Amino acid sequence: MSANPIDVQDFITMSDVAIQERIVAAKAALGDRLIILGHHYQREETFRHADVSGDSLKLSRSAANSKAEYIVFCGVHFMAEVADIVSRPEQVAILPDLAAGCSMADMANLANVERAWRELADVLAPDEHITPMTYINSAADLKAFCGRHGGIVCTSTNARHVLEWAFEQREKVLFFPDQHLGRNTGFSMDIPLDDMVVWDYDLPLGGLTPAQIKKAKMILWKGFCSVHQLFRPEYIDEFKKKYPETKVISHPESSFEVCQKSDYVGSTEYIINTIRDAEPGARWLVGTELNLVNRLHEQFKHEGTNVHFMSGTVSMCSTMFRIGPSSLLWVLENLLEGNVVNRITVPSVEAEQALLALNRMLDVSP
Ligand code: CIZ
Ligand code: SF4
Repeated sequence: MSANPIDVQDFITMSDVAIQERIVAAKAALGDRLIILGHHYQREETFRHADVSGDSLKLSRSAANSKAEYIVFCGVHFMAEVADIVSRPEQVAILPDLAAGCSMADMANLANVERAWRELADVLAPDEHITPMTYINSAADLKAFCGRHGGIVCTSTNARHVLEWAFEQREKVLFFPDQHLGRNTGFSMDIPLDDMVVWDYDLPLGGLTPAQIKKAKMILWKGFCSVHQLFRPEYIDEFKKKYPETKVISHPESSFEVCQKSDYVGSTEYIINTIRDAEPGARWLVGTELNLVNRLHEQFKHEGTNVHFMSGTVSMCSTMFRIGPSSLLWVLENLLEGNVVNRITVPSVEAEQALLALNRMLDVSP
């Protein structure tokens, strides 16, 4: 490691073109020691340098299966943690900007989840009656919590299979942090809305009565993704008045009302595959992050397919946006100098327990 890592400020005055050229050169010089992962929500100027693109789990698994020593994750913090957990010990996971978090993931933390578990113990023995289930959009210590309490992780692709498994273990599920993914998945499995209660982590006993907890099948953490809350059912109605032939497809982080009005609901991979495999020339209204929607539009417009964003307001994942080309270049040029900057390391006990919950998910996923 050289004495002084290159400062990110060194790139502030550099032109966009020069930054792009230097990323290409640094990537070539690092060769197969490096793999760059690009999440679907990543902005174009960064995304174009990705060796692999995908959702968080697909990306982490392809990195672990690669020869690369350095895994540079153009995504958000929890994704780089998953990459560190599932990769080999000699591989190094790097997040180009440490401020790239996920506001939804931050709505649940170990302190408030452990407090919920203690409070639930006043009503019923949680380790006997409740399976904790966390969305992959959560910190590694929450995945570890699920690992040591007989629980599991899910992604938006496998949430249904994982939820079935969770109910085979115990009769109730505590689902965090995204209430919408929990509710939309539970409802699609015929769990009535009345059997799903919301746990408000700012209130004692989640703002619920013991009777409500005893009756509930699912206890949904009061978390949400602000990007996906932007989508409104009225917008779908207005759009369909203008273009009645529209097919509506939404991510399950969107509200219940939006998902109910959608023809298809599924993860980013599902959205991409559904549009790709449909008859060319269709018109789509898509409820997920703007960078992905714009990319789909660009990709399929030559077939006469129209892909529209489900809002008149520009809304992107602002934390994902932080991984700009200059932070990618900063990381790569430091690697060339022998400096590892922004390494993401999950402590070993936590990683082991988190892996337990991730492996349970992989075992039950189709
Ligand atoms: O797991 C992911 O990558 C996220 C955040 C969403 C999705 O549906 O793929
Ligand atoms: Fe988190 Fe929402 Fe961004 Fe996804 S789009 S990473 S859930 S803030």
